[in-house]
Amino acid sequence: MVEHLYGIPEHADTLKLKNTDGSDPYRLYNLDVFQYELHNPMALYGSVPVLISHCTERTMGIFWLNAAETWVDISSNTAGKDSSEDAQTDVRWISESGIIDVFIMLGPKPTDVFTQYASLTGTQSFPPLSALAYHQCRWNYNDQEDVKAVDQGFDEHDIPYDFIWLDIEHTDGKRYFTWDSSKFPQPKDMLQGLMDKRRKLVAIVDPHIKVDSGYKIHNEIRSKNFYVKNKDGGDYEGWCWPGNSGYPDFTNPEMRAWWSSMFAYDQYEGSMENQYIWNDMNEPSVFNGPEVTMHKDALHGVWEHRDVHNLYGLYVQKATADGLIQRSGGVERPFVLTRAFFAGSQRYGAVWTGDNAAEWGHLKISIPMCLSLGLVGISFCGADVGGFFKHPSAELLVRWYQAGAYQPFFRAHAHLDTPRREPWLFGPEITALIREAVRQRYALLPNWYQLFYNAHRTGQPVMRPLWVEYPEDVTTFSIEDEYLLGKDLLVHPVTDEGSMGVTAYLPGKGEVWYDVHTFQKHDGSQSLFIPVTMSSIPVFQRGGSIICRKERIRRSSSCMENDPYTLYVALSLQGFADGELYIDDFHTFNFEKEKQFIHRHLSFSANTLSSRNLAPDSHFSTGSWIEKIVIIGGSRPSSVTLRNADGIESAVEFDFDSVTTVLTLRKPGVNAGADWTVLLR
Ligand code: NBV
Repeated sequence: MVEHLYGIPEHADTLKLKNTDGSDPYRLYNLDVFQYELHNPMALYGSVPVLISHCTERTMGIFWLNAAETWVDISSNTAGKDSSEDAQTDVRWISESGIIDVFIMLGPKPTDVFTQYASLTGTQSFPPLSALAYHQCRWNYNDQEDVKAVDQGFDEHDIPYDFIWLDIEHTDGKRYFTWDSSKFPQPKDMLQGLMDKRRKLVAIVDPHIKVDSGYKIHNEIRSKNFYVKNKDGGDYEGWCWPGNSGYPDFTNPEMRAWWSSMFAYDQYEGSMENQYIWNDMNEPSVFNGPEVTMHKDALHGVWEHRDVHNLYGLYVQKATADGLIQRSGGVERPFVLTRAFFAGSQRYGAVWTGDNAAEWGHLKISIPMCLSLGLVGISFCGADVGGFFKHPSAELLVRWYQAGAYQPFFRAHAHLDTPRREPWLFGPEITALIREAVRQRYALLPNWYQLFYNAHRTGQPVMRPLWVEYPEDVTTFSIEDEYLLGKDLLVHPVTDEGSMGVTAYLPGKGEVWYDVHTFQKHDGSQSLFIPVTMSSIPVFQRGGSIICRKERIRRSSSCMENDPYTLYVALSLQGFADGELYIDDFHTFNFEKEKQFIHRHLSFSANTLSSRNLAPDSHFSTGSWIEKIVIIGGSRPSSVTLRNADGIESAVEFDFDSVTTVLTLRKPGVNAGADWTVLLR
């Protein structure tokens, strides 16, 4: 019997889908929703018509490929039945129009469903490393001086960040691809200033185009006849930020090619290589349209808007990402954030959960919302840290940074009308807590990068519900306040006001988990109360895993590119562990085109830790080396020897703490790309 259903984002609701008998079905219709409600099946900004069913024996999926307004109704007759034989869950799909292709993914394991779905819609794009670091946004940073002051603020308070963001107010009257000439008179100076610090900027480019005969973008779209049409064949017009606006027909490949070409440095004046793009309002949002979107009888060539509605946002992001690739001559990996999405959007960048609020419930729901997206291929997801609407208390802000530091897309953002909330504006104690959360993110960037490489190669999600790794453990099926990063880190952020502790479920009979901060060891298959203080972020490493970190935190991730690694080897009860290390140039396609990367398998068994090449036909050299190895859960050796690739042996200094059972090997000093073995005797 299949009782557990997941997926069909985007809804601000539980991870495990509810029975919709007696309530509205889940709705999939991309909409610009003002102040969305929690625990509600209403439509939000994006739609992925993929539903996953799971029981202890089998995981399956259904992909209902249709981009029109869709409703999903779920009913089951399992309530009160203990025999699973005659129980049944029914799912009814209702789409308004268009063509319907249905794909059934047979599993039987969760990983098989992910592979099968990836073969249909592609995998997560592999972001540049910096995009996995911390992003500082607000609506709006007012002018160049403001950008400079915020940038300096991060240095003064010793908090790393990689990207500062500019919202709609940076433009000349909401004409995208332009700059407000009094607030941003020298955008290249600003970008160069950031580049000198190895930092980057994101500017917003929305798809509604001001109807203005003095605006180049509008004139070209009109003259090329690229606007969506109304039912009578004229250009469709609607009201949005710039006033009266046209909507380019992103379903038209010629239009997309033209849009992409607008990101060339000589077209987009003032832009530079360290400027990336954010696509908002691409549901599309039409202030005076039905439900704040486009009329269903508008025309995209021969197709009515109703048939393709949920695809519009995907194509906006695709055309933008292609533009960023092309402006670099095909060399650089793009970074584009989108609000609207559809099945396959994972190929073009990141997604965020839109206009949430500075409330504890919104912090909590960010976990199931991102988990649901990960299950259907979209791994690069995050929620506005701090909450978009309203002003967070210092406690909520800290807890949100702590949670966000362990979610894939990590960006603080705030509404125009909210008081400023850069991390240092709440007093030194709060600044220190936020600094620590952000630093934990930076230390773990090697792990995030490896997980995204894996998602890109295999389609496996980065952020996973526990049941994905423990498919037979029914206790995990409804858990949504904790999750796994890959299979080895279990995160249970604090999401309650005034919390004194969290109860974490550690899965896996016969497994052990180590608290990453204290190294305390806990048995799997138990619920554990973990007392917390304001600085706690409960995170556990699975015994049997190796996690790579970089522990010299600097201004930005690119300042840390050649820094050394520390390996955390957490032993299973049987004394084994393994993990992976992935390294490349962190920003180009050379890993794919030229096979320029390093991919190592790290494994510990029989008191021997070794690094072996997983990709013999790859080639890349790194300046990074292994500066420390921390082995958790073992015993004191009498000597430690390093054997390098030439077979030369040397002694390694070490300490052993018998209380925590942590063995620290100091300065093995081997290159991170080399073959080596460490022997404990
Ligand atoms: O561009 C302004 C905002 C943006 O800050 C936010 O992140 C988007 O989700 N945008 C919506 C439009 C107006 C929201 C009230």
